[in-house]
Formats: sequence, structure tokens, C-alpha cells
Amino acid sequence: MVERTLILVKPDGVQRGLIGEVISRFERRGLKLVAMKFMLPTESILAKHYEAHINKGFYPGLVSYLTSGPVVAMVWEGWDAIKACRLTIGDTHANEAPAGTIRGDLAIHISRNIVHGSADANDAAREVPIWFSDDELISYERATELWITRPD
Ligand code: IDP
Ligand code: MG
Repeated sequence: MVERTLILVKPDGVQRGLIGEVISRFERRGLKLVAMKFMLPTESILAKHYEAHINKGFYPGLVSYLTSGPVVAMVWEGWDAIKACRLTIGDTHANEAPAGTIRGDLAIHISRNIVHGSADANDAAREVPIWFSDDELISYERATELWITRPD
């Protein structure tokens, strides 16, 4: 079950110099980077990305947080990648995220939780095209693949 998932290093992760730290955790896990861009998210891209949250009380604060500076948007691919990335990221409530996760090691508050990862297959399929066009997703072979997964 090879999947692709959308990951964002949010503006707090960029400002705090944690881009490399975040990328490194997905790389070391064995995931494969298939797309990446450094960009200022617009309100319209965020309205699509966070459409499930538009009517929540925290939405205006969420938009000002995500538009406050550049983000790194990425697509990572791998075996069971959506769940693997969510577990690597840790709980939305960063203060409850287990040590060893990105949020559990590097964040303390839900409103500044460093990273986004698609929650499930539906969200991944919906979110990736919001941030990337098809021709920005790069398919390639890794020489190390058989040291990370094995063919069924
Ligand atoms: P997720 O990022 O772990 O998938 P969601 O519940 O989908 O969590 O919420 C999206 C983002 O909205 C969170 O990562 C966080 O940045 C923000 N958020 C969610 N709930 C709150 C809240 O109660 N206060 C402030 N920000 C929140
Ligand atoms: Mg979510």
C-alpha cells in the first residue's frame, strides 16, 4: 500500500529554523520526497485546505498563523505513508504529543504545532492537488528502496 501524503512545515517551523529537522525525520523514517516548494500560502489556498474548519472559532487565527510567513509544502511517498507521517508528527494538541514525535519534541501549543500532515486517504487525495499540479510530482526510483520495504 504505497501512498502519498501532503506535509507542510508551517510558518512557526520555518521561523524557528526547523525545516531541516522536520524533513530529516521523514527522510530517516524511509519516506521518499516527491514534491517540495517554499511559498507564501494565500487565504484562498487555505480556505480549500482547511475547508472542514472554516466555521470553527479558531479559523481566523489559523489563517493569520498560516499566512504570517512562508511554509514548505511537500509530498512524501511510502508504504502506509499517511499513517506513518501522522504518527511521526504526533497529536494535534502538541502538549499531549508523545516525546519522539515532531510535535512532542518541538512544540507545546495546539495553535503553533509546526507541521501539517494529511489525516487519511481522502484528505491526502484532496489536499495534494490543492498545493501541487500533477507535473510537480516527481516519480523516480531510489537505489535504497529494498533496504526500506520489500516487494510483496
Ligand atoms: P491536524 O493538523 O493535527 O490535522 P486539525 O484538527 O485538522 O489538526 O486542525 C488543523 C489545525 O488547526 C491544527 O493543526 C492547528 O494548527 C489548528 N487548530 C486546531 N484546533 C485548534 C484550536 O482549538 N485552537 C487553535 N488552533 C487549532
Ligand atoms: Mg487535520
